Formats: sequence, C-alpha cells, structure tokens
Amino acid sequence: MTSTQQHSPFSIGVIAFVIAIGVSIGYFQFVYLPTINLKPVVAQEILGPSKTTEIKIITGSANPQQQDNFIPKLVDVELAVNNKVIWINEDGIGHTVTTDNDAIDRYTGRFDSLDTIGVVQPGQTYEFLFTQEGEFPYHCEPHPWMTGMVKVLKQKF
Ligand SMILES: [Cu+2]
Repeated sequence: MTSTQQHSPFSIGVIAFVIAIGVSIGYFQFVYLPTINLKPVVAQEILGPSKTTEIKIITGSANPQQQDNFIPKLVDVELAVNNKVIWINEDGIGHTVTTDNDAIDRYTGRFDSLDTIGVVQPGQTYEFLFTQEGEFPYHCEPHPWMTGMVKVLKQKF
C-alpha cells in the first residue's frame, strides 16, 4: 500500500489541533477583544458639557438627626449642558455617592464613588459624567439616611 496518500490518525489529530488553536486565537483577537473594548459612541457635547452641576455634602451630614446632607438633594441635569455632576465633601468625615439600584452608565460605568475613588474624603470631590437619560437615586453607604437623586433629561434646546 502507498502510505504517502494516507495520513495517520495522529497527524490528522495534530492538524485539527492546530486549526482549532488558530480559530481560537483569531476569535479572541478579532471578535472577543474588540467587543469588550468597545466604548459606545457618545456625542462630543455630552462628553464635554459646557457647565457642571455641583452638589455639596454639607457639614454634619453624618448626623442622622440632621435633615440636610446632599445639597441640593434633587437635581435635574440636561445632557450636553450640565450632565457632569460633581459632589464636594465639605464635611469633616468621609462619605460615598452610591447608586441605590445598581445604575450603570453605558459610557462612564457604575454610578458609585466606591468603584473609582472610594470614600470621598473631607475636601475631596467625586465626579460622574451622566450620558444617558434616567433617574439616578443614590445614597451614602456608611450613612444610608443620606439620600439624593439626579434626574438626567434630554437637552431642551
Ligand atoms: Cu455619609
């Protein structure tokens, strides 16, 4: 018998293995990586709004008897206008700005200072760029009576 025409089961196995590895690497490089690295396309005006919105964490916020903590407590922001929100901790102890309902902005990520800077220390600020409409209730993790809400609206004009 002429053995040159035939491949042994072993060599077919090797070829199949090499092809499988090649396909896996190709999939990883050209399908998987581009997908996980893909940031959504967001309008420049939303990424760099002309104004910011400031919320103060006032002195005494850690006291549950004190009514006021996040000031203002409710804010409306407009996309492409003032959708970058900055919390300023004017209190003497640390606080967090933490989503009530696991809100994730498609561009910025999870709405939680703990995911980026951690506890907002006295004198520190926390910034979050909202790029999607919606209501974003939040609280302070160590002091859950501290609550606030950011409503993100479409640009009106
Ligand atoms: Cu707090």
